[in-house]
Amino acid sequence: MTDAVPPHLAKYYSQRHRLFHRFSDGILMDAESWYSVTPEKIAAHIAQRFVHAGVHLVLDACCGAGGNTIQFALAGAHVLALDICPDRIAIAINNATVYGVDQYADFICADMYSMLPAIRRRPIDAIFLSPPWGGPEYQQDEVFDVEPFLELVLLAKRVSDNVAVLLPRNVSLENIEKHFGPCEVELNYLGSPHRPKTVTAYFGEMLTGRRVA
Ligand code: MGP
Repeated sequence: MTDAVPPHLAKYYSQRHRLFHRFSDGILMDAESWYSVTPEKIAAHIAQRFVHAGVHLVLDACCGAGGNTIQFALAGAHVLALDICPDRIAIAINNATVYGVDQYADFICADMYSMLPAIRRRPIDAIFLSPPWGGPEYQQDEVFDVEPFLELVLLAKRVSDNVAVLLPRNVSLENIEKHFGPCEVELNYLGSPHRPKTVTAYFGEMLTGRRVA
């Protein structure tokens, strides 16, 4: 147990250097960020896939504490980073600064549901979605229902064919394709070889081996 965070967040705090290996250099978090930030190795892997697919400008539609934004920028992309929460935008800017990549991201405090329809198809090359799953309680459902994310995925697909969405490990893999359309589903392992940490679904030119531009 640690004094740095309340007891229900202690397990995430103990993994802090897995979330950000530069955690001790001044990374800031809030309660929601602790349980929703993408662990650094998974974020780096996703970012590599985007950049190898030819993505130059990526929209990180719910950037949170900036875990994905930082890795997209480190991989060489420019990032339009949105979050609905002004405090979390400030945290993301701080964290991108810790990693020395703040100049490769534009941070905008906005609701992705109202912003996405306003964004021009070009020059956005791809969109990354890491929406709230309803907190750690997502684990209580045997199968996580992806249908509530349908509106968001459709909004994103109207802006770009090239979309990736981060989902809980207890999704039904068949339901992803059934609800969202053709995609590649990737299980993201970290630590345990038996249980994925997250699941990422890739759409459009984000499928393996294809190029966006
Ligand atoms: P977890 O299941 O809460 O943690 O989240 P852990 O340590 O795997 O649980 P345990 O049962 O093995 O002890 C796993 C990962 O899912 C986190 O590291 C986040 O990357 C991601 N994640 C979790 N939540 C609750 C959210 C969320 O609401 N939104 C998003 N986008 N990602 C989340």
